Amino acid sequence: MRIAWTFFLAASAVLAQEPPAGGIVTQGLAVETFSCGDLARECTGRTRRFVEARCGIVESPNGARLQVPTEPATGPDPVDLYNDCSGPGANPDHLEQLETVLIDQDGEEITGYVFGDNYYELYVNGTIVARDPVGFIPFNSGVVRFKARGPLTYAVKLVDWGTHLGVGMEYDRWNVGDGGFIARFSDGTETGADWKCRAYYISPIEDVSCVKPGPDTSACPERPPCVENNPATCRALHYPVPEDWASPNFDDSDWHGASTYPASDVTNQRAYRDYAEKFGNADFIWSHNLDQDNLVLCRSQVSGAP
Ligand SMILES: [Ca+2]
Ligand SMILES: [Ca+2]
Repeated sequence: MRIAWTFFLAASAVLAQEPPAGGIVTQGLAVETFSCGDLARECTGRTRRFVEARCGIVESPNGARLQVPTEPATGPDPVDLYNDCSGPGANPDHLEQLETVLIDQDGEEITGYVFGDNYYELYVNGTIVARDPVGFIPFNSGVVRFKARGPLTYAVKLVDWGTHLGVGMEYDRWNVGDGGFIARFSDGTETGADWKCRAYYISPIEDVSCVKPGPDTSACPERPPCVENNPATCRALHYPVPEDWASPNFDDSDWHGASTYPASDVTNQRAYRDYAEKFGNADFIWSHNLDQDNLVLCRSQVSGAP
């Protein structure tokens, strides 16, 4: 009876529940969870606060199985700037430990500092340069070096991870976590408002009509009623990630400009705080919504040396 009642009541609300084109709505928690990729499954370092970044499968009403929060890539580890999961934390020898990821033999050698809350993959000219080894917590930061020929296409996959997979929340208190990413490179590239971004996994939401084309979730409440009433019933909105999103030739013309956030909105973690000067004038970036948008892709194309 519940289904019939819901259908009857929802008849006029169905249209309002339509997400912007191409989106898939799911409701509730993942039906299975598992260790994913080669992300850290334990910490052997100084931290006492480790939570594994697990992946999960959510099912859509028509039976599609979607992996959340992402399918992590395999790729090189960055050299640790600060990582108390695999070591003591600070790594003062980071510059001596760098190895160059070769993208273009006749390219320019570039060094970069990277911090993501919680997880990033960094691609240059379509090649993966680094994959954050710690998917959720503790928070870590890294240094990368690569050789690539301009014009350079920087592309990052960014994930705000969680523990309640499928509804985008974390911990026993069902916290709605936030994301944030910052990077600075020796070619002068810094994360900022000139980057372009787009969200691909959005949760928790209750009424998806808060999502405007883009998708733009800035009008969605940070804590929709489902969070207070029964968080396991919240909804998520998914968009398929284009295969070639990191490629120099990918058309990102319908992505929006990155939103920038002060460091105080993102993190007070040592992995960033103790190294803030390494990031120069870079800004933390994300999509329009630091809370609901949990999988965000961003890109920047720079002309590089002539
Ligand atoms: Ca991390
Ligand atoms: Ca979030």
